[in-house]
Amino acid sequence: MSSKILIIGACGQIGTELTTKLREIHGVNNVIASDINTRNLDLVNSGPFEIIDAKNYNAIKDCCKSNTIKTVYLMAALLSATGEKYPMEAWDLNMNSLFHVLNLAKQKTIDKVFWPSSIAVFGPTTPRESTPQHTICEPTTVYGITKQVGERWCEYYHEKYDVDVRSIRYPGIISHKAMPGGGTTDYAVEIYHDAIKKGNYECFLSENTSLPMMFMEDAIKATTDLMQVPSESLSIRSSYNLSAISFTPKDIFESIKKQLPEFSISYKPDFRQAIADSWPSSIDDTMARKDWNWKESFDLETMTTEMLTQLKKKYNS
Ligand code: AKB
Repeated sequence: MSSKILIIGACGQIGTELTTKLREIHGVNNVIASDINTRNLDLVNSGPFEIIDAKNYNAIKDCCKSNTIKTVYLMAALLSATGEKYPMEAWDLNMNSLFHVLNLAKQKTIDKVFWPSSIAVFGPTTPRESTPQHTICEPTTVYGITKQVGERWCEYYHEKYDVDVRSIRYPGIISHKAMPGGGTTDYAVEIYHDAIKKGNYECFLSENTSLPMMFMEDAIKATTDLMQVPSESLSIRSSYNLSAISFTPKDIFESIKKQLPEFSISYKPDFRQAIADSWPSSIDDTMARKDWNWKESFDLETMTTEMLTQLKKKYNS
């Protein structure tokens, strides 16, 4: 029997496209998608799917054992904005799901783990420009705290128990398939939808808030590349800094306006402004470039073209 892959949280923004890519690489039947519900029917109907609550250790273990799963991608999490509304739920989901998967790897039920971290591990005391891999991490959001602590545990399980866990500090991810949910960087997806649907957008961050961002195709490539690199090449077992583009709401607005001249924007910062202000504006990802040849393909303009092309098709069909 061949070894298989399990994606936990497969119906989310990244999980949806990661599932498609992993099925292209490894074959549809070798990749089991799972989520707490069947909210994304296209994904549910696209191959093997199981309902799994990421907080339920036995459900994950039983699925891994009965399907000879050897690699788990743990994509379920409560993000930064939702985490501030439900701090204990964020801690519970983000930490317990990680322990479940790390412990299955420690017991050698599975061989390899991918776990996403985030730029949210950084905080107001971190250098904001070109944030280094190793630097001050004093996050001020619950989500950031879970990711920072999670990174420490990943490194610990690797050092003490030889667990092959790999991780990326994702920036904000922009995509046109599944919507993001509950993040501070979500504006950079919403803006494209509203540009096509309404011709205007009310942004919840102020116009000059610069944040690190990345187009989904690049994020998926980074993830699948990292998971294919020989273990010896990896020098970071907490989580890799990863960077592609940094822009402000004003930059993305201007990029869209070049293609949709009537598009307008207004700014109404809310509680997410303070979260954004605590994060870096750009990231130094030298280690990822050196260890596994990371290189992005999309800049702001090519991303805007792709987003608008795909969303026009979606809303016109
Ligand atoms: C969020 O905004 O919470 C996420 C993230 C940067 O991890 N997109």
